[in-house]
Amino acid sequence: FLFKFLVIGSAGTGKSCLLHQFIENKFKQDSNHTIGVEFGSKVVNVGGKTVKLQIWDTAGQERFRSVTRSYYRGAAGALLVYDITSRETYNALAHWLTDARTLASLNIVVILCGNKKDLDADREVTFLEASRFAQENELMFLETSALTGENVEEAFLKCARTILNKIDSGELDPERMGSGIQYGDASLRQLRQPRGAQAETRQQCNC
Ligand SMILES: Nc1nc2c(ncn2[C@@H]2O[C@H](COP(=O)(O)OP(=O)(O)O)[C@@H](O)[C@H]2O)c(=O)[nH]1
Ligand SMILES: [Mg+2]
Repeated sequence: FLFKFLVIGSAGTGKSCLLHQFIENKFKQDSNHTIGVEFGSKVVNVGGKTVKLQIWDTAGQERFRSVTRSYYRGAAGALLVYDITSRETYNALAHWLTDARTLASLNIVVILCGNKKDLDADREVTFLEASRFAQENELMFLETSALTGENVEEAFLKCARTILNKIDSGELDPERMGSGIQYGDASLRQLRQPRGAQAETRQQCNC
């Protein structure tokens, strides 16, 4: 499978750093916003299945409150990020969630990430109130640190695992247009493609 994932939330919450930590296993030191990664992908193993996560970062668009529709289109999952040391970023969550559900899909699987867990001394948002928000809005929830790496991989994997469970239970249909889910090249090759079409298949999935 290939899943399209988004990373959304207010500017400065650590979205680009979370993506970088997940892909590169290290903290992105230079915080130059203009050269942020826009896109990353990683192949993971979830419950014995190989899944390629194709993750989109806002690349700073959120600073202008103009994250485009094409950014959201066809996403299967999202990390909704706030900064535990900034109540302002927590207050903006409802806005981001509405955008995700209206512009991506009502079925989008969202995990709430309270990032900068390492800055506990400066905390403005408690774990308890965020978990209540998550429960009320049917979100999964973790506190993360892109700095130490704590719970970063877990956040992406938890989201991927939930999507796979929903596919297995029939709640999500990968065949539906705009589901944000594609079959990976291995299964396509075995089930559908004659030999000659392999290269093309690989190219499609190599994004
Ligand atoms: N202490 C700490 N700082 C972080 C963490 N994640 C990001 N930052 C810092 O927060 C700032 C914004 O991060 P960035 O990833 O650019 O945020 P974005 O605008 O949401 O993409 C940068 O100065 C990062 O170094 C974290 O987990 N802990
Ligand atoms: Mg960024």
